[in-house]
Amino acid sequence: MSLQKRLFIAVDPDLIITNKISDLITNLKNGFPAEGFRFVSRQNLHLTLLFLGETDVCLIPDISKKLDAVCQKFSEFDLTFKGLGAFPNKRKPRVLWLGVSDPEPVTALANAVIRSAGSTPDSGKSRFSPHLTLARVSDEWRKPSSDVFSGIFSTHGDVSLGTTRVREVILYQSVLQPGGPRYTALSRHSLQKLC
Ligand code: 3AM
Repeated sequence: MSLQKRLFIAVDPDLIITNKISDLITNLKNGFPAEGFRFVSRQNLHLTLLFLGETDVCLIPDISKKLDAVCQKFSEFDLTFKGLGAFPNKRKPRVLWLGVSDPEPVTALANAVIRSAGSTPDSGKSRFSPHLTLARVSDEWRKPSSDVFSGIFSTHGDVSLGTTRVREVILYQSVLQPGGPRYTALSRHSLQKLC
């Protein structure tokens, strides 16, 4: 049997935005009952471009090469984090996320990554929708019209966390563990510098 790793491709917010997201998560934890949420840990905050899933390790050099080629065609760009959203909807959320107000550059990059590197069975199944996951909601908390969720969206719905410069695309390995996933960067791919 060949060795496999669970992989995904992402961009990371910079340190300043990571700190602000971390503060927002602290606010959410303090203001709302925490037992219904599994918040993303600070070191795991990222914006996924493409989930590849279980991937043969022998394919990793080829994926890295493809990411280098994609990144040669894209310049660094700004990404502004703004607004709370939820999948599948705000009434019965399963995933609570932070949105972006300028989705075009990151969507163009993600679509290029999906076209180039998205050839494994799990990859590119659904349309790319830029978001940074903040928390996952447990099943018993997904009650329709829950006051908790309307409270979250009325208090933090328009949250504005500022702008990060996206400078690189990262190939991550995700190892699922009882205390939450552990992400390790396997390769980093620089976007073209702005003049
Ligand atoms: O950044 P987010 O949270 O949107 O949800 C997982 C996370 O994305 C997603 O891959 C990222 C790193 O784990 N993910 C996990 N399993 C998945 C699957 N089976 C998946 N995306 C699509 N299909």
